[in-house]
Amino acid sequence: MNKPRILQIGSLSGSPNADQSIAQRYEALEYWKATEPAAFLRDQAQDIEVVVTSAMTGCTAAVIDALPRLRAIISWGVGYDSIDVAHAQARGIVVCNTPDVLNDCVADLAWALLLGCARQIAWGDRNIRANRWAARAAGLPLAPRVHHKKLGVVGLGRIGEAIARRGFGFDMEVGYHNRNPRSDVSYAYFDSLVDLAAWSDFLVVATVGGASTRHLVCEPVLRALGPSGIVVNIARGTVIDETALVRLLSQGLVGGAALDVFEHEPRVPDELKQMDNVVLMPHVGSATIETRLAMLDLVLENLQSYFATGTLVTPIVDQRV
Ligand code: 8YV
Repeated sequence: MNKPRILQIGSLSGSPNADQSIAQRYEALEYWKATEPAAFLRDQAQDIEVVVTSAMTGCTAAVIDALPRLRAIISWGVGYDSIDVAHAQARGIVVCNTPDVLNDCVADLAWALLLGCARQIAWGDRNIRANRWAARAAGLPLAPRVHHKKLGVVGLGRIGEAIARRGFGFDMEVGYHNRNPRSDVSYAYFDSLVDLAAWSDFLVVATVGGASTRHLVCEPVLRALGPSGIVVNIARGTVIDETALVRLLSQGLVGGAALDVFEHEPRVPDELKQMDNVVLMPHVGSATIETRLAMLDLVLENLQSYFATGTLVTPIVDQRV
């Protein structure tokens, strides 16, 4: 029997054997290998009903418009700021992501970053490796304690909630800022992000990315967080005004930053690399064996569901991650 044809925008190499698993079940056109992408779509993809992509490779309006029979976009990853969802939905194309399965791993990384930055783990590690044990006595400033402090979560969606829940294990007070307050949680709601930042010792960013949240964490928010506050970002680099963050960190007006995402990935400002009160990771929130397998499984489930019933298992219906 012929395998159903799909168009794959990019490799899903972030999950073990993902491309092979897809190729076993589908005839996958490998868009990312095309030397002339527009001609490739015109000559080989006019019958394509399903696109598979990822949070990283996305799907533009131009690609959507080049595929007259497109019905579904299936994406690996929870973030969908790289996909023109509004354009797709306006054409009646359903879009799905891989929500929930990565909540706990992304929340774990947010906490690893928070603890790592507050307790200066990377700084200590760098000094030991450089045989500068004595620097510990000479230069290591005392760290702020983490437990019993105030945790502010920007965006109390699925991932934000998993981050907030972990705060209880550290006996923390938890507050959050969202578009709307939630009636199903007991955390303190701040309708002003500046007020949340002023209240917080640790401000963790867990919102959706894209135009609606661009530079939500702007200079006034960072100034309100202040010289003893630490900002953690596991969402999208665009949510923080990175230029303002670098400037305020270098002036000592923000206490520290722990970042898994950056405004212009893979570019990371050189100034950040020089700062001991900053911890940097290369966008790996979901990158554990179990979670990456679960993300692939959900992509395969969505594909299977589309070809069996014409519907998707995890369509994007609201603005949360
Ligand atoms: C990344 C993510 O895709 O799911 C998302 O939205 O950002 C992550 O899963 C992954 O870390 C590769 O960059």
